[in-house]
Amino acid sequence: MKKTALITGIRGQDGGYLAKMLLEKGYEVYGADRRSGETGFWRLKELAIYEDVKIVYMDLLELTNVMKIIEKVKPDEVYNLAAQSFVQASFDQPLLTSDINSLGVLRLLESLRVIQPDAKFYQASTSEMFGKVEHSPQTEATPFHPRSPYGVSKLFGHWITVNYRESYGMFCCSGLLFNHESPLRGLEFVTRKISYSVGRILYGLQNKVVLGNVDAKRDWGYAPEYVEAMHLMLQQSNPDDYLIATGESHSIREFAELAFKTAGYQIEWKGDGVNTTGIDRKTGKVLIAVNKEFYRPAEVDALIGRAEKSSKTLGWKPKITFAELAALMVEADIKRVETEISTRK
Ligand code: NAP
Ligand code: F7E
Repeated sequence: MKKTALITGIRGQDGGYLAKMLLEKGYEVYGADRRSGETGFWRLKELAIYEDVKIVYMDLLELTNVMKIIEKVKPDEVYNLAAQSFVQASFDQPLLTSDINSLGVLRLLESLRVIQPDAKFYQASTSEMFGKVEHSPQTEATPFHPRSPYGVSKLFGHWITVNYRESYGMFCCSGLLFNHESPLRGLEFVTRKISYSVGRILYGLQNKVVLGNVDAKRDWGYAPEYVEAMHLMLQQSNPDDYLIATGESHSIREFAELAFKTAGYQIEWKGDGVNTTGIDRKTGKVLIAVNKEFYRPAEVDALIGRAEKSSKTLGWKPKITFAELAALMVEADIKRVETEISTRK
């Protein structure tokens, strides 16, 4: 029989890729949208699945709304991807972030416990929970030390997921996913901010990209591979928590160098901290500048994950390399910029 999946955060990067993958596997896919007024669904359209996903309106802030949707959809699998997911914004909106990312998870779990306790549940947890890391590489056993309201709010989401598994025997999994990127990444995140800027700089639509702390390091993977891991977690005999990462860590500087290289620029770095600039070796023009505005009150300096348990138990392994990721994002954004220019004429 056809399985039914409910994906919250359907408008987001992961929501789109996960929906596509589940549709290909023959699932009936319901996508929960919080009805923000934005009607585009651009990611579902780019993935050519907009007609196939059944959109339901559900805001994680509204308990009765969540209950009604669970009652209506009666999902076999629930993927909770909805979140205020931008770390920087969580410093400006800590209460809203916590309401969505912490209590929102609990609203969903309570609704499932009462209405559909046999549904399998995936919680989108994050490497941001490791924050000021206690050891490297991080594993499922590494202690948490979040550095932002976002990280703290996700920690509640993680533990309440574990708690519902332990208290009620529900099939609840928490995925400790490290940064994953793609051409469908939101423009506020640093990789996509860079890749889109490279496309615009190439066509003379902007002079430079202004960044924050370019010395931070992340373990960056490719989003379509990460949604496969979410699905695998819910197909195991027993629920558990899994870390998903590439095992490599790179700085924002490195990502920027590779991104600009894809468009034919060679970056030469000058200065450090807020005085850092990235200069085009050929023309001497400043293509990258730094502004304190994009620094965070508390930074996560460096993350690197070890996904050994996921490799052994789920058979999951990353495939796309860091250099391939930067190149494919820039290539997609160059095409987008070309389309924007041609449709403007
Ligand atoms: P994303 O692109 O920011 O998508 C999140 C979605 O959540 C958005 O579509 C947003 O809706 C929706 N949302 C926000 N508040 C909501 C609410 N109150 N009720 C219902 N929906 C709401 O995030 P993503 O990159 O796809 O990530 C998916 C999940 O994984 C998130 O929970 C994120 O925190 C987590 N995560 C991401 C990464 C990563 O590297 N991408 C790594 C670890 C964990 P609107 O479109 O209306 O704003
Ligand atoms: O920042 C530095 C910034 O916003 C990465 C979310 O999906 O992954 C994401 O969180 C790093 C940080 O991602 C700029 O200070 C420098 O050190 O792209 P980001 P994030 O904070 O790692 C985790 C796993 C999640 O769970 C989150 O939901 O880049 N940085 N300059 C910058 N960051 C941004 N956004 N913009 C800059 O100009």
